[in-house]
Order: sequence, then structure tokens, then C-alpha cells
Amino acid sequence: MERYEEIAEHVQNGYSEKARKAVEAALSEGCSPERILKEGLIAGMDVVAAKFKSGQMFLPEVLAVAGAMKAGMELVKPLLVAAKHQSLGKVVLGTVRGDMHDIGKNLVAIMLQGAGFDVVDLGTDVRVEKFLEAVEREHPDVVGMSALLTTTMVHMKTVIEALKQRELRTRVKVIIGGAPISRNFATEIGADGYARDAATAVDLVKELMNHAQQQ
Ligand code: B1M
Repeated sequence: MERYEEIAEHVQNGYSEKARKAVEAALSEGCSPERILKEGLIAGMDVVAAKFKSGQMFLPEVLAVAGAMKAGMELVKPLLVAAKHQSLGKVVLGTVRGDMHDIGKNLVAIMLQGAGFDVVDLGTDVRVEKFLEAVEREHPDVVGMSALLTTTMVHMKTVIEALKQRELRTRVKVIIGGAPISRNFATEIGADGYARDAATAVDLVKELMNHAQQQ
């Protein structure tokens, strides 16, 4: 079996230790961290997402899967996050209130850091006040919000409204993402952009920052 498939299979089975060892082996054999992430870790998670949706997998198993995914991500993260001397800008990131999903948000953070941005990760279940405090404290160029639940995506609008009320909205660009999010939703709530995946999020942040500099 190819290494990437092996990693994907350990993620699907929720075997953290085996996933970690397979990633270590892949790296020592010279496999690229990008392919390990995409064809191993994310490929495994994609299968799980489909099984969870169709009722073939249940919450405790998915929790174990998340653990295996994280164990693998910890090893590839430092390799994807190249040490850049000059920062391209600062992004405050968080998963919105009531939402504990952080795998996608963490990937966005890794990709942004890899591209040369400073990332302030506020974690999961981030309340409006915490986003506002971070904007006042960190002076980011961009605020990024992630939501995976249809019940929590509504909090994105609350954050945008609160930024307006606190007169902070014009200071930052706001981008959003996550499985239930769409471009239409972003427009509807007044975000500056939507990204369907982590790589697109990097392009979007670059585009928004270029646009802001030209103004
Ligand atoms: Co949850 N869960 N979950 N879950 N879970 C979903 C989201 C769900 C779609 C599963 C399903 O099909 N039914 C469903 C939501 C249904 C809905 O709202 N319509 C669901 C549910 C219902 C729940 C619970 C309510 C279950 C329960 O308790 N009964 C519960 C909620 C807990 C809570 O948050 N309060 C719950 C819990 C969990 C676990 C804890 C077990 C675990 C999360 C572990 C963790 O994150 N640490 C989990 C998981 C793993 C999933 C699925 C299977 C996979 C999510 C994932 O990590 N995908 C998910 C099924 C699915 O998404 N189809 C599901 C891999 C990841 C790389 O992709 O997160 O989409 P994703 O991120 C992508 C893009 O979306 C984008 O880029 C990322 C990388 O390319 N992106 C951004 C994400 N954020 C972005 C931000 C950006 C830009 C792009 O800019 C800022």
C-alpha cells in the first residue's frame, strides 16, 4: 500500500499513534509534506465526513479520527510553516461561538503562516467580545471566521455588526469559511470574502491586502 493511502486509512480508523508513525515514515522517505496533508490526512478525513453524514459513523469514532488527524498535522505543520522574516500582514482567526470544529481553521492558519502571514489563532467557540478585543489589541489586517454548523454560522453576522458598532469594521477586512458557508452568505452578511478551502483563503487574503494598499 502506498504511504499516502496508509496515512489516510489510519486517520479513517482513528489510530493516532499509527497515523503519526506513518507520517514520520513518509517524511523520512522524502514524501512532500503537502502531499502527506492532501493525499493522506485530508483524504482520510474526506471519507470520514461522508460516512458521518450518511450515518455510517458516529461521534465517538469521529472524535478519534480528529485526534489522528491532529497527530499527523502536528508533524507536517512546522514543515509547511516556513520561517519568513518579513510578515505579509496579520490575520486574527477563530471558530465562532458554539462551534468546536477546528481542523479546517487550523489548516487555514498553517497555510497562511506558510505563505508569510502572522496568525493570531483565537481557537474555537470564540465569542464576539473576544474577536473585538483581538482586533483592538492586535491591529490585524484581516479577521477570519470559521463555522461548520448551520446553527453557528449566524454568529459571523453578529461579529461583523459588532465590529461596525465599535467602529472597527473599516480597519479590517473580514473573510469567512467552513462547510456550510457560501459566497452568497458572505455577501448577505457583509463579509469581504469567502474561501472554500485553505489554499483559496491564502489567495483571498493576499488579494484583499493588495486591494487595501491600492486604496
Ligand atoms: Co461535526 N458536524 N459535529 N464534529 N463534523 C459536521 C460539520 C457535520 C456536517 C456532519 C454531518 O454530516 N452531519 C454536522 C453539521 C451539520 C450542520 O450543521 N448542517 C456536524 C455535527 C451535527 C456535529 C455535532 C452537532 C454532532 C453532535 O454532537 N450531535 C457536534 C457539534 C460540536 C460543536 O461544535 N459544538 C459535532 C462534533 C464533531 C467532532 C468534535 C466529533 C469533530 C470535530 C473535531 C475538531 O474539529 N476538533 C467533528 C467532525 C470532524 C466533523 C466532520 C466529519 C468533519 C469536519 C472536518 O474537520 N473536515 C464534519 C462533516 C463535514 O464537514 N462534511 C462534521 C475536514 C476539514 C479539513 O474541512 O472543516 O470543512 P473543513 O475546512 C475546510 C473548508 O471548509 C475551509 O478550509 C478548510 C480546509 O480546506 N474552511 C475555511 C474552514 N474554515 C475556514 C475559514 C476560512 C476559509 C476557509 O476563512 C477564515
